[in-house]
Amino acid sequence: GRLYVNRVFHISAEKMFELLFSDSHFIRRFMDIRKITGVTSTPWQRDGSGCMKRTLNYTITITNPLVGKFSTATETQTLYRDGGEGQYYMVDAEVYTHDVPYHDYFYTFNRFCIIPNSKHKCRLRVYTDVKYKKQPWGLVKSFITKNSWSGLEDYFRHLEAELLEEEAELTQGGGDH
Ligand code: YK8
Repeated sequence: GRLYVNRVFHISAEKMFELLFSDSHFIRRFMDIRKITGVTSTPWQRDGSGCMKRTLNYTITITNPLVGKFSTATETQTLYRDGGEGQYYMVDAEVYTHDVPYHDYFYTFNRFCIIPNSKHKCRLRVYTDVKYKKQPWGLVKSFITKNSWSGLEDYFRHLEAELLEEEAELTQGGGDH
């Protein structure tokens, strides 16, 4: 896999989790810019094994000329956390893009770690991997992997840039952070 984001933000871990994993103003705006539409989400719910999970469905807009312009997607997020203040958050997300070529062969695994650095700072790490459900022919596999990496890199670079803007707004905004 690859590490796409690894940076300290002047944003508390709680706030970072809220920005990325609730129906926040920030993530709504980000999805708007990325032309991710029709977003539906289940609430965070405890599953049989005691983990908090939620499922999102949406339609993504694709800029890769090899692929159709849109695809529906399903993202299942699992939150791992010991609880209590000063704790890290770890969210694993499995993303299935249903309408791209070879969609039945692969999915994307994203791991978000939000680690408190101090009361008002956290480190965000995003690790991603392209996973295979069945083994395609070698050339096809490298084709899928290459095209997935470029799309993922673009997405997470943009997310990092928007988070930096949010950080600037939050730290300028009167110091009540
Ligand atoms: C989520 C991974 C692959 C896919 C795309 C498909 C290539 C098809 C390969 C053919 C377009 C928001 C991506 C990048 C679309 C966007 C997905 C996003 C960024 C040519 C063989 C959507 C995170 C996420 C996960 C997987 C990404 C897709 O929150 O290349």
